[in-house]
Amino acid sequence: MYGNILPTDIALAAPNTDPVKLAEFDARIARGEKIEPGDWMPDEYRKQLIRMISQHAHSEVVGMLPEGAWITRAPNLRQKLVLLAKVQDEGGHGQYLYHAAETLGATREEMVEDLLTGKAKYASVFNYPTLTWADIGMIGWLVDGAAIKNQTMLAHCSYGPYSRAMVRICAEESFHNKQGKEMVYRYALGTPKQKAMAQDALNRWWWPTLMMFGPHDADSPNTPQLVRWGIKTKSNDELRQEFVDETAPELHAVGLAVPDPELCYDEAAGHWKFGEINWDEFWRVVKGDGPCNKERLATRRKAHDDGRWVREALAAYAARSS
Ligand code: FAQ
Repeated sequence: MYGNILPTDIALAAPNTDPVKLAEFDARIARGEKIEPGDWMPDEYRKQLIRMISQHAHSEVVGMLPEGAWITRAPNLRQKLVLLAKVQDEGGHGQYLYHAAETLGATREEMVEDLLTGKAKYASVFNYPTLTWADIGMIGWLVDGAAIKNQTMLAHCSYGPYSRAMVRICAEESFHNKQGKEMVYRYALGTPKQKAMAQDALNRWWWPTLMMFGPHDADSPNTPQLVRWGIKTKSNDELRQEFVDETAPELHAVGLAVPDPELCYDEAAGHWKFGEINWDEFWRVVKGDGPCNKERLATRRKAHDDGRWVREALAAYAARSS
């Protein structure tokens, strides 16, 4: 997994298990210091970050596809421009994140290979189809909203390059989220046909969005270690609950019904209670058997093949110039 662009002072040949260094590292985390690329870090910290950041990068890049499918069918020029800018932003987020993972020693080629061969994971939500134009607004509201919840937390994470990438990404995702809300408000408060489109989009995107936060804490093997090292500062369930608490009343306010008969406000707890997620469906999608998994990977593979000549030309140019 580690490539050939390691900062020179990172020695990966021997396992990083020195107890003194480990204690110093833990103390730095406890003091809230940022860990930077050339700093000593345990192998497992590096491995967890490469896993998470590369999955995150893949999610941004695959996340371009469901919405990208609507660029040519946008209802007017303004909407087309807004959508084009948004999809382009997601591609940029993928670039920042691949760079952040490269600072840990992962190579771009290995990460992309892992995505294209189906070895690497990416966010399950992007394996669902965008069936109507209202899906574009609903993705901005729900999917970007959930991503911001998670990424605002990650902006405080202990690894410097990841946390700094998150600050910029969150600013851009907030814009996407507002654009999505604006669209859904218009449809929800528009003609009966528009309202029905918004409701249908909500019915299809609500549960996949809740799944984005990952399995319940009790079934999340990575959380304890990520929390210990200040990579995650909130758990999957905590973030999911915060999202439901904020989003359910906003959806109700525009007259949309959340597709969950168990959803209700619990006065005593001060939270919205919600029904159980279909975890069988979640794991099926994560393991590659969702509605669009095959299509998404086939599209990425084709893009990769089509871009081969550009990579080869750049490599030849670099070789000639050096
Ligand atoms: N989908 O132990 P945990 C976006 C996997 S960006 C697929 O709880 P962890 C922008 C997990 O990897 C959205 N797989 O894992 C946008 C692990 O497998 P592994 C992406 C999932 O890391 C918006 C296993 O299950 N955001 O939306 C999912 O502690 C609009 C056990 O799970 C990020 O990637 C899932 N939903 O917590 C673009 C943020 N959930 O690797 C276009 C960074 C879990 O051990 C349009 N990542 N798994 O084999 C994270 O915050 C965390 O990695 C979690 C998972 C919260 C995703």
